[in-house]
Formats: sequence, structure tokens, C-alpha cells
Amino acid sequence: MSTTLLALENWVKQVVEHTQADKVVWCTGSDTEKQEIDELLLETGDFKKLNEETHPNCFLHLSDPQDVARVEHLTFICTEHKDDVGPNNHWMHPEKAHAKIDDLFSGCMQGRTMYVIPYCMGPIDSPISRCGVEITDSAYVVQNMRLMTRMGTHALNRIEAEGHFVKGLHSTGELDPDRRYIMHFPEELTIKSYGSGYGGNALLGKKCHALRIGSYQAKTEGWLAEHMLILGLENPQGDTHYIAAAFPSACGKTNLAMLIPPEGYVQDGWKITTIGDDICWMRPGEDGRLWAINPEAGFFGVAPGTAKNTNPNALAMLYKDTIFTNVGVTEDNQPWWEGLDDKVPAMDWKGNPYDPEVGPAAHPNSRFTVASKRCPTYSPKAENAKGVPISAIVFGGRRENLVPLVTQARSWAHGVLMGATVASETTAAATGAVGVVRHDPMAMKPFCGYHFADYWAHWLTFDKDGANLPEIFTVNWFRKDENNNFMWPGFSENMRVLEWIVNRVSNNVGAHSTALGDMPNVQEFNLNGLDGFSRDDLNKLLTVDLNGWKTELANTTEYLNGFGERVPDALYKELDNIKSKLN
Ligand code: SAT
Ligand code: MN
Repeated sequence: MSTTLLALENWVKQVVEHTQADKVVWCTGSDTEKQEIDELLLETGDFKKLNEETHPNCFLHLSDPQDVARVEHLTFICTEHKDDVGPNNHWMHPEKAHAKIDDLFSGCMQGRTMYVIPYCMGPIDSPISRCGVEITDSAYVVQNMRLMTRMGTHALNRIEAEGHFVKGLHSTGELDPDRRYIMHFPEELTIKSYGSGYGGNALLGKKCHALRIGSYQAKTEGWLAEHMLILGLENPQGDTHYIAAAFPSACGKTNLAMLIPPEGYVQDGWKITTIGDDICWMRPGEDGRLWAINPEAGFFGVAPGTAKNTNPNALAMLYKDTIFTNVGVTEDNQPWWEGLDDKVPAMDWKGNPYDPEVGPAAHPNSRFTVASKRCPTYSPKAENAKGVPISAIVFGGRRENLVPLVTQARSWAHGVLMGATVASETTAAATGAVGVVRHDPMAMKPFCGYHFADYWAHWLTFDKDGANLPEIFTVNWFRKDENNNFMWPGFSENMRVLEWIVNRVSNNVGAHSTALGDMPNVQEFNLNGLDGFSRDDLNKLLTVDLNGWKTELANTTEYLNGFGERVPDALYKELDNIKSKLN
């Protein structure tokens, strides 16, 4: 018996019987355990050792070439009533879903080791944290969960004390795309994932628990589970504002969370600290503010494009204790990806000699997995049981035209509409076409575990007596000019927008009102030290294209209509308000 919790013990027994696993390992999270599993992965070839001198304790994992991203078309939310998942999710009746996937699990672990991973999403002692247990037959998953969550004995102790946990069952199966499903049973707090070893499909604490199941729990319990980074912005006076920002996958959340301000800002005493880069759980505190934790303990970041000039903090954490998935390697066995430096890689992510004619060295969705504490700007406040108070919420997308650099919502309801109507160009983080504009409300399109209309209604409920809510903003770093060049320098220069945001929060800067919301006064916006970018350029990024927006709002209305009668009237009211201002 490896646990005092009967429900857990019984479930594990039942899974062993069903999957016919050879051997059961209860993960403790110890260093010895880590080493043993690393060695096993090296033996099976699932890990390759990287250059021990330049990258101590770093490993390369090359996945099946058909298993490199999330599979949204194979991801289901399985509830008793179809209506509850909304048009934003694929639905299957729980009975049918269990039957289908249980059939795949049947006997699938014969000859394999089954790992039982108790984990805690969030600081072990935080009342906002939630626990789960993932059962998996992938040692690679274990090593990633070790970095991404608080896993092992401490988590098990909490689970035994609480008596409940989210159940996650995972098998890589045959890695056959035709025998692959990611299924969620929010009413049973259960996840079953079969046939993929890729991050978002297999590390069940992450998108499956912390967002899909989490959002459902959050709705019933009065909190929010969001696809947001959390950063702390300290001004020269020493006050820190915490900002939570939602962007779709592969739109720069990791870079923004670890931003190093431009030189002039650093000299003046501005500083950014990192709480999280992907997921934010927040709930109202006694003071009426929203208090947030990062449920994760590591970063599962996109490698390509991570470089000295784009994210020096990320680079600094990646030379040690890191798992690299689907990147290339250099002659001397260092990890390499497009944009890193001008070295020429020797081998590509499929394990073939690198040939630029054949394709990139690193898969566009190649990833690094690393513990948060390796991040030079990691905030000690990230371990606060209470969380951090959020001053501003930012919604962003990737739009090459139309959407201004930054806009502030007039009210909470207006901000919820802003979030609900974000559209963004698709990226390599999910299988399917890249660069297609699709609506991605609150960057939660692939992650909201229930009907979007109910989700927006839930957001609106936070605006009540006694609440002291964050200000809401939208941003767009990705506008392009006629020559297809980015118009805003982005990266560390995004600090200028963050400065404007916190100055708005503390009423330190003006704004002018537009149909879309409040925008910076071009003359007041801090462009000090930004060479090659003029106030005219800024003006272009803050202009509202009336005709373009009329079309956009017509599309938006149609999009909202697609969610039927459950869409809150308040959102239509905000939409009408913008339309009348545009006219
Ligand atoms: O694949 S993950 O879902 O873990 C990362 C992402 O797409 O945001
Ligand atoms: Mn993400």
C-alpha cells in the first residue's frame, strides 16, 4: 500500500488491472528518482545527453514527428449535457467517451512501467492550489511533470489530507494519430489522454487540469483559471504592480514574463519580476482585489526565437537542468534552434543531418522544460500562499493589422467584451494551418472547459459590491506595414506599454477616449531612447481604422451570435456602445 487514501489506492489498482502494467512506481520527487529515470531514458534512447560542459544535466528528446503539438480536433469535453460545453468545444457523452478511450487503454501498458505522479498545482501551502494525480506510462512525462509541478511526497501528503484530487490517466499508446484522444470529464474531475506524448496533450497538470478542468472548477467555486502570464513591475519608487496577461500559445508570453526593461528604464530603477508565463489562477481576496498564483513550477516554452536579444533571461536559465524537445543540435552537441545564434546546426529535430533545404533545424513548436527557480527574474512572491494582487489584466493577440498597440477598457464589462472578442493568427502550438485569424477569447479558445457564453457571464459576476478589480487593457505587438515589417519593435520595448498601463492604474498619465476605449496621448507616451521610432509611427499604431473596425465588429457580432442565447446582454450592450461611437 503506497497511500493511505483508499480512493487513490483503488483507482491505481483498477488502472493496473485495466492496462496490465508490468510495474507500478509511485513518484516521490526525490533526486535519486530523477537520476534513475534519466538513466532509463538514456538507455531507451528517449533522452540524449547534451554537451555536459556547456549544458550540464540537459537532455534532448526527439518526439515522434507526428506528435509535436496539441491536437484540438481530438480534444473533447465530456459532460452529461451537450449544451454545457458550447460551440467552443468538441463534445462527447461521458458514457460513450469512457467506452471509446477505455478500449484503447485496455492492456496498453503490458510490458511497461506505470508511474503514479501525485502533483500540486500551485504552492503546496496555498489555499488557491489544487492537486491531482497523473498515471502515465511515459518516463519523459514524469521528468517534465517533475519540472512543471510540485510533485511527489509533499503533494501526496496534501492529497491524503484533503481526500480528493483530479484524476489523470495517460498513455502514449502507439503514438498513432488515429488512435489519439484527449478527453476531459469535468463533472468527474477526470482526464484521460491516449496516444500522444506531447506537452499539452500529456503533461496533464498543465492545459488539461490547470485550464480545462480548472476553469470548470473555477466557475463553480467563484474564481478564474486563465491562460495568462503573471509579472511584477516595480517602479523607481519601489511599488510593484502585478499584471496578468493573456496571449494565445506561441505569441510571446514567456518573453513578456521575463522582460528586461530597456537600458534607460533600468537606470531609472524599473524592474520586472516573473511569477509565471502561461497559467494564472486568481480569486477575490478580502480586500476585494483579485489575488493570483501561478499553478505551475516550471516553464514549457517555445525554443525558436529565444535569443540574447529577445529573451536573455530565458537563455540564462537554459544552460543547465533543462529538457529540450524537438530542437536541433550543433556539432559539439549543444541544443540549437532558429534565431539562437549564427552557428550551423549539425542535426535537425528528426535526428537527420541538418539540411536547410529540407526544413528548419528545430521544429517551430520545439520546447524547453525548465524549473521556474532557474529564471533570474523569478519572484520569491511566486511562492506566496496568498498569491499576488493583480492591478491590470491584459488581453493580446497576434494581428498584423487593425488592432491598436494598446487600449484601456472603460469598465469591467467593456474589458470582458474586449477579452471575449480577441482574434489572433494561429501558430505552430497546435496542429493545423498557421497564420489564420480566428477568434480566441481570453486566449482560452482551446482551453475553456465549458460554454464560452457561461464563461463570459462568470467573468461579469466579479464586478460586484466591494470588488476592487484590475483595470483591463488590450495590446497588439504584431502590426505590420505595407512591406510586411513589424511596426512596433516589441520585446524589451514592450516595457513602454507596461509603463503606460501601470501609470493608468495609478492615475499618473492621461489618455484620450476613442470608440474602442482609452488610448495613450502620443505626446505623453515614453519614447525616450527608442531610436528609429517616431511619434508619427506611434500615431499610426494608435489610429482607429473606422471602416476596418466596422467590418471587424460585424464579424464579432456574428461570432457572439454563434454562442446563442446564453451570451450575456451586457456584452451586446458594450458592443452596441462601440458601434455607435464608431458612427
Ligand atoms: O502544448 S502546451 O499546451 O503545453 C503549450 C501551449 O500550446 O500553450
Ligand atoms: Mn500556453
